[in-house]
Amino acid sequence: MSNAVTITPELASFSKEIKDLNLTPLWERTVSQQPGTPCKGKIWSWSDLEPKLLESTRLIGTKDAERRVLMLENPVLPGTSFSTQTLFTGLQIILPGEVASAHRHTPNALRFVVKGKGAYTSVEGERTMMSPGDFIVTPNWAWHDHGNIGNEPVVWMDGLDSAFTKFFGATFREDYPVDVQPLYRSEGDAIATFGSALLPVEYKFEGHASPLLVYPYARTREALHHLQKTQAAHPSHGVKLRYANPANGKYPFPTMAAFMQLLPKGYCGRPYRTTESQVFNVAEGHGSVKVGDETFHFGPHDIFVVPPWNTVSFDVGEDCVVFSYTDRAAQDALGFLREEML
Ligand code: 1HN
Repeated sequence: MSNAVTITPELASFSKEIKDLNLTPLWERTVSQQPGTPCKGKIWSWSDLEPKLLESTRLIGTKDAERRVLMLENPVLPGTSFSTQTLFTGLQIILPGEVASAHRHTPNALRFVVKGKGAYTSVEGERTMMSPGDFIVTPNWAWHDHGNIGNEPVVWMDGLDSAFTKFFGATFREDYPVDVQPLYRSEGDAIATFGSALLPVEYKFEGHASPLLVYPYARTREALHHLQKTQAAHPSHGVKLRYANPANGKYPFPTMAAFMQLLPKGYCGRPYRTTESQVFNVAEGHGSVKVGDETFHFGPHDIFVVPPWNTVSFDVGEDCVVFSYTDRAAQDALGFLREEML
């Protein structure tokens, strides 16, 4: 409300009277009617993250922790587990021989593989080996467990839409009766079925999330470098690809979008802002990003968050490849999404 109301003694006593009835006059409200949230832009550097992840492996096992995850909480949201008001961000580490037991829950989850080889995730009866740079989909209510059958620690970023299920009061979870779910699809089934711009003729998309369980980094990287040769870079985003659900061309989740962008050496991007909450994970290269009034210098595996309506611009001295996920799918579906180039 833009016009300030003069609170007469009658209005003041009226407001006081109705308080006991759990009523508040709209003309006295103080809730912001502007875009943005109290969340802060923030970077977590890999040089801080990696030692703490390794230290956690000496203190707790996956049996006790269930998932050995460090949650990246926004400085204004301590205790909530959220990196912005709409997104969860965690870093998970799993050691050789460990298993993260099978369960399912209503939040959708995505994984972005950060470091190490030899870990797998199994989703609804199909096992997928994880390699750095891979983007992996765990649809809501799908059984999933992870394991490391290699010989080095493996780290990935977990992105969840658990803030949505919390908001709606629709969070459910269940443990699978045994730690490791039985496999009933062959490894590579999803990518062989859905990964070539072909769909089985009788296929009807009835789920909510992408049936393509993994988007391997090798393919994504090749697509980015091809596009760099054939198209002009976007003024704010460089060369940017959106991960698509092959069944409908839309987002991989009903809530979350995911992207990979290439910022070519010497790229100086124009500032933009969006109502999306954005979480970035640096796959390759060093550069800087200005979020609001703050400049963050980033390198490989650093994670930074950009809250809604914060101005963002990139400036890089070498080729950078950056993964991100946002709440764009939800905002797009609901008609709330707005963005602006500045
Ligand atoms: C979860 O199930 C995983 O399956 C990771 O790896 C992080 C954070 C909150 C709730 C469930 C996983 C999670 C999670």
